[in-house]
Amino acid sequence: MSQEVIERIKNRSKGEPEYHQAIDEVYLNVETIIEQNPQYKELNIFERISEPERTIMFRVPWMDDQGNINVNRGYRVQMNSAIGPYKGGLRFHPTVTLSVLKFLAFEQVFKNALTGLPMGGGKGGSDFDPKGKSDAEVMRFTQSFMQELAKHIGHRTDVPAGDIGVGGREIGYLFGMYKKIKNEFVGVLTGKGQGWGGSRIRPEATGYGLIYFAMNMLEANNDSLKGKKCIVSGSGNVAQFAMEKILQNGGVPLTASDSSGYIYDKDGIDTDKLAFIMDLKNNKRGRIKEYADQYPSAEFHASDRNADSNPIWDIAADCAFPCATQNELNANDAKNLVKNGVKLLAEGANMPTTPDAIEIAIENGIMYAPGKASNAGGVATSGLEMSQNYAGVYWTSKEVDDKLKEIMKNIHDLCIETAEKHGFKGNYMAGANIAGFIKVADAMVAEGIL
Ligand code: NDP
Ligand code: 2IT
Repeated sequence: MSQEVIERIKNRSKGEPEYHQAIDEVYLNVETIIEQNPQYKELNIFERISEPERTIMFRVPWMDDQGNINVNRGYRVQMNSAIGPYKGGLRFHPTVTLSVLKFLAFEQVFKNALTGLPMGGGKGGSDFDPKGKSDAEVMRFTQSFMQELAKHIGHRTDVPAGDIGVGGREIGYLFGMYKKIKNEFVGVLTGKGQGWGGSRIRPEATGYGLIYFAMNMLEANNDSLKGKKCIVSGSGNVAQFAMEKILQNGGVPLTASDSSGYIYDKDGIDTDKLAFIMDLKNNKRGRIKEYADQYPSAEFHASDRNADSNPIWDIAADCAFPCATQNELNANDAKNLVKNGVKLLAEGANMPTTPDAIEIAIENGIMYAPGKASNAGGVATSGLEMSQNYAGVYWTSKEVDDKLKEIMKNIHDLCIETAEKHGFKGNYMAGANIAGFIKVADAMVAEGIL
């Protein structure tokens, strides 16, 4: 009976491997919960929770600086609104497909539920590549994108935010265009600038929250981040603020990467070097290789798409924080983590670890935190931004940071308690999947067949 549900979902979404991967992972952990709860089964909750409530796909035409007319595809996947308005980021990257956005929206539903805030799940974006584009091109593209998206979102309906390729600049252009179209100044996007509705700490929140979560894991094992060598992948928003929080707590970030390769600084990336990365990536929009040109203690390794492992995960360290993209850490990489004695693997990115790699990590006693728990600080702080916008107030950095810390601790404890209650002691992935699922499933039961 149960596998039939999975078969039906997959048949309806052929050629969507990332989406299938995300579905399989959650189902593996919640299958017994569904078996034990006849209502979930009778009401076919899993099949309903897996199917987006609505998917919007649209043409995004835009003119480049040479006067050529280009076309990209825009999407918004409105996955589930049982516990609140759709909420989740927008990704602008050439690898964006419907499958990628459906996996992200599906993950977002459970992540948002774990935060304890009233947010449903969604995700959107485009296959537009912001790399190498001028500010004017990015503006024209985002304005065209919003011309259509504005018809489908609203501050009580669907509240997008950033993700890969969508940061403060893009949110600004998107917000401006929405305001112009609707003639309404509301919190329809999060990640806005301070002074025009943005929350303090939102830019930092995903990276900070990730490290707060990891510190909770270490503390639960009578350990701390102090002196811990850390492998971090990515060099964007999440990676930057993860490194900042690692440094603030006495840890030593050793690496950073982008799609062209990674740098390994054997002396560690200190505060000054991190400031160089932030300037390079956020202002100059440069490549991580330039770090190795600047600092002789660092080596740069170009990425090799055909390699069967990624050498960034084969560096002697204590903790690993994948903060770039999905499926960036595979089974061979997990074996290398085990070989090198890595104790903790916490995901800043969404689904960066392949299923077989997760299995290897857990079997070998690596403490593993799934992204839907450990990277939830970003969307949680988006939820705090929504609250501030609804109330028409601004909270201080300390107020927001204290709430973020508390939310990450609550998610940590909820994962541990839920895992133990359902026979998965110490398994954060099972705890996160089960706790997130039950919260949304119960709301769906209460709200009827929709
Ligand atoms: P950014 O665009 O700021 O940074 C992304 C980083 O990952 C860049 O260094 C980028 O390199 C690298 N990267 C992107 N795609 C690839 C790829 N296919 N192969 C190798 N490297 C790649 O995005 P974020 O930091 O915001 O997002 C990173 C991850 O964190 C994503 O998985 C996102 O979904 C997740 N996340 C983000 C949240 C947020 O609040 N921003 C919240 C929760 C999760 P390059 O510069 O070369 O593109
Ligand atoms: O994956 C994510 O949680 C995000 N990109 C942040 C979403 C949000 O609405 O802040």
